[in-house]
Amino acid sequence: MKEITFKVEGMMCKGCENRVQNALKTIKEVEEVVANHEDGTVKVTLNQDISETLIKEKIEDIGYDVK
Ligand SMILES: [Cu+2]
Repeated sequence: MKEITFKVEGMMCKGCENRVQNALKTIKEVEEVVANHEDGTVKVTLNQDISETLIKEKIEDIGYDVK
């Protein structure tokens, strides 16, 4: 298991957290996602190593900025 924390801009509420979590859960290597709009973080646990770029793109696809 590998855990990566991303800094994400644009999440304003619980709904945004859910959108990000649901989008990332469609990636099969993603075991768990915890998004927090208050501190602007998204913690991703991977069950297999994949490119961070893939995760960033997925977050950006739904309209949030990854720093
Ligand atoms: Cu929101």
